[in-house]
Amino acid sequence: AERYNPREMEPHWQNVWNQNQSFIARNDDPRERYYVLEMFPYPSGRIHMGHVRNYAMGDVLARYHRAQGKNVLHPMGWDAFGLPAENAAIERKQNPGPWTRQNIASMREQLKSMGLSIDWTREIATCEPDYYQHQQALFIDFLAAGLITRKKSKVNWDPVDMTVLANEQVIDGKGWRSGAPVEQRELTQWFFKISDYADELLAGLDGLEQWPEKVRLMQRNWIGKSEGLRLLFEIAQGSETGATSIDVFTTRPDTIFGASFLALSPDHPLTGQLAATDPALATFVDECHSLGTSTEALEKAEKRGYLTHLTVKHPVIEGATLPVYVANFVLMDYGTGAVFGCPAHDQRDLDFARKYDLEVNPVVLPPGADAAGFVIANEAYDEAGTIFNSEFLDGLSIEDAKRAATAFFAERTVDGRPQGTVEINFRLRDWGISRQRYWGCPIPVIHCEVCGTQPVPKKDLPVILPEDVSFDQPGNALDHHPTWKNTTCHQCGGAARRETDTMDTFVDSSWYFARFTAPQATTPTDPKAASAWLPVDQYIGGVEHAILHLLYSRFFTRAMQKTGHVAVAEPFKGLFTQGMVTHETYKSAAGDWVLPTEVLIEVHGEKRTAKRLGTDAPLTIGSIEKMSKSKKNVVDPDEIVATYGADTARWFMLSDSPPERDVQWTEAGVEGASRFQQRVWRLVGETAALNEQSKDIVVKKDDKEAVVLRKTTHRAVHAISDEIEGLRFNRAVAQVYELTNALVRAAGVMAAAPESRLDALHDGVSRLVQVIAPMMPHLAETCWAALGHQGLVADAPWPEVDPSLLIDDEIIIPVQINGKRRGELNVARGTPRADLEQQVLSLDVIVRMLEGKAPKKLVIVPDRIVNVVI
Ligand code: ANZ
Repeated sequence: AERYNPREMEPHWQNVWNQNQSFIARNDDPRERYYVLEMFPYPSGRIHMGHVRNYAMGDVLARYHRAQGKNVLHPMGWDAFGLPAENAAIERKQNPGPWTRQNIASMREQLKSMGLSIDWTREIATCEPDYYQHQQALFIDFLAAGLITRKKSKVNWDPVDMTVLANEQVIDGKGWRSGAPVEQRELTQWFFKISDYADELLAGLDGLEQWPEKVRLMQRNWIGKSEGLRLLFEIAQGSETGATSIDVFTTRPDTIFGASFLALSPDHPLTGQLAATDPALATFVDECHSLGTSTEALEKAEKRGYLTHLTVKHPVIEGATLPVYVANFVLMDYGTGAVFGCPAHDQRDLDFARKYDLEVNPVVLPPGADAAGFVIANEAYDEAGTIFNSEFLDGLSIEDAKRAATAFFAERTVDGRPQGTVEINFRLRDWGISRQRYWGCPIPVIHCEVCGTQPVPKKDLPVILPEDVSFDQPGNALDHHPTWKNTTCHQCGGAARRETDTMDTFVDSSWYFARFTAPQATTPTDPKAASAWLPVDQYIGGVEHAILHLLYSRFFTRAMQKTGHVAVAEPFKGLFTQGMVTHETYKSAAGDWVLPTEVLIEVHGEKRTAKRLGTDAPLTIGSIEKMSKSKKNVVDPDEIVATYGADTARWFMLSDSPPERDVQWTEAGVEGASRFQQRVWRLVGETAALNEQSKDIVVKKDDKEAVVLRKTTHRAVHAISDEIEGLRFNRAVAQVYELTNALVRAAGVMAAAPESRLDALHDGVSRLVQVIAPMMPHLAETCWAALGHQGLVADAPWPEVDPSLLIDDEIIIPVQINGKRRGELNVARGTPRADLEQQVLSLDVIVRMLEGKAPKKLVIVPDRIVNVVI
């Protein structure tokens, strides 16, 4: 038989699907909807194996649910704005537009060669005006709805990339791309008021049952709701500043007796006031600023402080005072920008206390510890215990002591205010979206000297990003554009300046899933289409987006709901985070990484060695790592598709590991997948040949072999459906292997009794082809046609499962008449009561004894016994 040739068949079927418009979703299709979406790619130029894995998974679901008779939406687009394109543009002194569009064109071809069931009529690219004009309209609506503000804010400034960086773009105090130490600057920025939604975003997580728990937890921590106390400390020394008290935020009022210092943020107003007359303090503050604003940077940095001349009264220890420091670990934009330090029970405070020789007073005693012998060495104790050394709090648990201290401070006053008030703080900050970058969505705003800052009227949208810019100077090219920047005010007709900041690219990806539901709509969404399709039933992507992208999208959806663009609050009903694709690494003697395609592996029993192809120079086999250009351990999907075909790549990606785990790409694994493809093809060939030979036979009832085969088939289909629905693709694959083995065995014994077996084989092989269609769609189409089926397997309904064939064993149920055994029923285990009743009443003995009358009573215990009372 001829070998299956993917190189010939794959483009053929892609063409057929395309001509048939097989994967175009219609908004007016009344069938049940299913929206499956993989995180859209950044058009870097080439797809990588991570994409292949991601899209293969999504495609299985799309094809499966389509076969289930649903109206499936499976779209694709491009997250096309952003720094890499701009950096490439600066290097080439050429606009990022053409570069990006070329990348999109080649990646689109690559994706098409994978045979994904994508509705390409809905394709969007965020860098095109027909997308971003709607984003500008959303901005204007959000602004009108009070969801956006403009405020001065400290930003991380990358002096090399000349841009503001988000906190997560600052790594160890350095810019994520430039590696330059980050500086702080104050700029007026646009902010989305995501913190207004902190409580809602937190509560909403409870309803997201089809999200991984770890992602929900990460979001919870990011939102960081914390309930505590605003506590006032009366100033003892330093009242010449005019301040009489300092507000701190604490979540541990139970530890108040252990307080040994107060610390102010370098940005606290009081710090500024003190620094004005204290040059040493001013220098210290400057040093703190060079750290960057990220929490991560602050946490890693060595704790440092500056002792001011201020002291405060200890709030519970009569006559005692506490020194006031300015400390680099206190953030101004959290709580009140001031803390009290309790070194015994907080590690930061302890590090600080050791450094500045401050008191360490334990006040929480671990369970079972001895109060007299309990000392804190270099580790703070932050777990459960009983309060001690704390007068009226002694003996209480932490929680009870928090309540008691809270009640105590609520009763007292400082400066005429209650000394303690309950306060809730969130870690979540407003989302600063201004970027001093060219390659992004222009913020649709003008600044007029007379009328102030004004949104561009919607009728004047889009504010087009000009393409005639120059990259001769560093910084934002829009700032140097001669005419774009200058405009006239639509209100007064006077001179005005366009906002030259563009939006954070996270904005672009915060609503594309909604745009896909009506990508040609003249408004951001067609609310009818959006409410019909949203939320996305299954979203699939990398866990690296677990926090920001998903949180921003959740906020955006709420904002779009408020402004009438969508009807739901949550964008993604189901979320799946896939693992990464890994590969062995190879190193030359000189220490350079070597591409897998340049490596020859030799196997000597247990041992494997590597040498360089061509030169035979020995190489070292290194660890298995995530595929990355830097370690050169990448495999190019194009080469795999050219050598083995897309189906093989897809199959391998799905088969080898649970989808949430990493999968290791190996040559042997790919070859195995390729062999399996040929095996299926041979089985189909044999089945078709047997059919052909037995054209004229008279089909008889199934014999025992055939019954077993049908059961095996139906059970496998049942299990595979279940595994696909649960996104356990590797287990679905394992079931496919088993079914194939059974069918190959059956084909071997067919000739003995074709009249009573061939139908079961043909049916089994046909079903096999159907269940592999979501994973190896091209092979499946080829097989489907070879088996003589009309139409496309892509259009065929998913094979139905006969429940009676799922039942394992048959049992014998005794049938009694008036308590005496008179016969038996031979039935499948689990046969329901109604079926048993029917079968009993048609038993010959019963029919005879009843003489046409109804029984007085019928006692049926399924799987056990039947008693007929006459
Ligand atoms: C005294 C104390 C004693 C604290 C103790 C902790 C342990 P979460 O849960 O994250 O909200 N804190 C308050 N504001 C801060 C700021 N602007 N910058 C840095 N740290 C700040 O953390 C609340 C705790 O973090 C607060 O409780 C405060 O230290 C500190 F044994 O107060 B605690």
